[in-house]
Amino acid sequence: FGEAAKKLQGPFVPKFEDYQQVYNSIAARLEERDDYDDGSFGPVLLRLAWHCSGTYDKETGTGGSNGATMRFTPEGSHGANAGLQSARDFLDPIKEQYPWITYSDLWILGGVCAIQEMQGPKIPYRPGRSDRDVSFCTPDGRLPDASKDQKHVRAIFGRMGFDDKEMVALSGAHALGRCHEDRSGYSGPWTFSPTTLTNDYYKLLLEEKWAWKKWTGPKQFEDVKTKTLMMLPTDMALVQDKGFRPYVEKYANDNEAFFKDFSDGVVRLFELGVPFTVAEDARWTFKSSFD
Ligand code: ZEM
Repeated sequence: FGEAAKKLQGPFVPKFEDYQQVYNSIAARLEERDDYDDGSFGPVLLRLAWHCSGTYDKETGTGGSNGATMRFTPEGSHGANAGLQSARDFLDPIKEQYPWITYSDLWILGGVCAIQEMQGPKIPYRPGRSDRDVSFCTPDGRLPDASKDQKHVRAIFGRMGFDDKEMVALSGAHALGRCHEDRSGYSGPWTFSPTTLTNDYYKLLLEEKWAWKKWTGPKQFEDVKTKTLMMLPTDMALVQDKGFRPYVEKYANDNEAFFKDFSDGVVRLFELGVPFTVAEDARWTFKSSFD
């Protein structure tokens, strides 16, 4: 009888409400698991979603958020992905609870949820990513190297198809989280509120005095006043470069403009390389836990 009923119903096709439930479960787990870093897994969840997406190469169509190939050793152990196991582990119980969602849709939904729950803008979402095997792992070296300059930033993000404005807007994610010596070698947070998305990253870039940190670790900047904040060489390139700087100034002065461009940029980033069957105008916007 059960089988017959199942046949009549056809295969389970998840709808908006089902994904909203997954969103709610991630949000609840973010609230529960405050035993991490500055009290939130949010930043590292966003970093996982970004590192899935940021491998995209527009020439070959390879990489991007379709596939969740970071599950496999070659990509999971790329230097740039150090520490992201903690984000994948955080999401595993959610995957067990909702076995119908693909890892690749789940990891991106984790990024969407993290941004919204950290009081960022709404990030419209559509499902359609499928999990792919180890042969789809991207080669090492596709993600940006923080020790480099603006030429490198433009080359890496240009390969994904982004322009100057989008590069600066996406970099505002560094309002969140911190660097870990045992992961990237760098150390410290960018802002004083690393679990709330604000335009403080741009304000601090412009308003603080920055100097090379005196230490034996990789070259990074620290704020002269408190010596508790940091900037990577690639962060500092945004104020040093004539093409980037006007956008830094714009976002420092206008949080609304930052939120709008950040959301647009992240939506594009998270969809790189995905063969959607759902139209762009059918994207969903999830309710946040505090809406
Ligand atoms: Zn990051 N990022 N990133 N980034 N990133 C780190 C941490 C975080 C660069 C980079 O090398 C680093 C974007 C762009 C760029 C986040 C989101 C986004 C860390 C520290 C480094 C070294 C890792 C560690 O030690 O744990 C470079 C060079 C970038 C471009 C030039 C974009 C775009 C992002 C999202 C849209 C986030 C949220 C973190 C904080 C992670 C955490 O665990 O706290």
